[in-house]
Amino acid sequence: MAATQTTPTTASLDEDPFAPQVLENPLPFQARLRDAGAVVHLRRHDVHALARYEHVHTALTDWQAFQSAAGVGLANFRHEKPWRPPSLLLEADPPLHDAPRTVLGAILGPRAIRRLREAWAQEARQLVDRVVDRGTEFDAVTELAQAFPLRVFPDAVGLTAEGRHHLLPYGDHAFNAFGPPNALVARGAPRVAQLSAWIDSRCARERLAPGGFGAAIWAAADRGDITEDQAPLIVRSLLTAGVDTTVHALGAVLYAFATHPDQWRRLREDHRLARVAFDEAVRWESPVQTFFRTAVGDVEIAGTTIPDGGKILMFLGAANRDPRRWDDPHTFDIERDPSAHVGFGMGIHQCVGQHIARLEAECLLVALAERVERIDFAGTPRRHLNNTLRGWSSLPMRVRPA
Ligand code: OVM
Repeated sequence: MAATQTTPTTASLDEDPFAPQVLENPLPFQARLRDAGAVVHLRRHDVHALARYEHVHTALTDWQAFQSAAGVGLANFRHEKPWRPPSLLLEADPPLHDAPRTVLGAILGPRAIRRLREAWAQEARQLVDRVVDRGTEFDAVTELAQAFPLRVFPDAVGLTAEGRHHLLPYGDHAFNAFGPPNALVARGAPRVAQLSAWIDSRCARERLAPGGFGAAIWAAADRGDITEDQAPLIVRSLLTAGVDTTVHALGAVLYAFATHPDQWRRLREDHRLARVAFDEAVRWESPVQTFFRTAVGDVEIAGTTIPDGGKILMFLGAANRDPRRWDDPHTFDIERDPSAHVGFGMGIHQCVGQHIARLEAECLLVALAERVERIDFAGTPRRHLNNTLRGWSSLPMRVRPA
């Protein structure tokens, strides 16, 4: 008897991952995606989605087959003009990616940033003292998650004081722009020219204070490690990816502790858990939810062939909650080992600023743990919608002093 030949078919869904209802709560959609198959064709955007940890990990680490230079959003730079000159880090492949990455990796590496710890810890204590001593309800998004990165990061870059309020809206738009041209992108569009002009003007050598990350990037150009043309674009990466990401990651960890008082008690008992708690919050909430890649040649994944030039949508957030990889994936547990999460990506493009993010989080969490016995909600949290980022626009809180 001849074996029945089944035609291999790829799962297919009509839902739009960037629709407001999905962005509001992406978890049910992510579960459907993971369960539909290893590769799922999304008809709305004609892209192939990966939502299981194993396959997201493969796409992130195989940079030869899954390129970044054609853009890591829905737009395909092989055919479409990018909204701004491509990033030399995010939107580049080896060999062009290598020198910028090596230079920035050294400037933002664990050893290089140790000098910042004491001052940042002090700033965090001041900020926490302010909200605790006031004794009233406060919004943890504006007063902690935004206030802390805005206080320490632009100074560390060497940015002048003027115009810093442009940083958050610029970053928010850049992350929206990875998605389809929907209402979120349209809402940002009227300000793009002005925001971009400000950001680009801040990347010039003479605008960056001595001693900062920006000056260090220009020093690398003087040494010939990168060219003078590359330096301003590498500074631009810091200003694009360095603020909104950490704001939403801090919002995630604050929300996690407000909803898990037992976990807050554990952190209070042992402040050394602050770092792993932050990574667990990044796994649990995945502030950066998605990135795209582009197939180089016909690429086969789990029996599905993605044609050359096809866009692949990687669901970092879904991979970080894949029950095939994690025990109790929906549980925020600061005693698990979350270190293999893909919230910072994986492979050659893994977040170059992750040590900065961890240092900011550690300073803020330890300052809070020193002074706060309990974190409670004083109102209903509100989501901030973005095509790529998952975060909060408001976290009304009150704290009980220790
Ligand atoms: C960049 C960059 C890097 C990571 C994320 C990102 C807007 C941008 O190099 O400009 O999101």
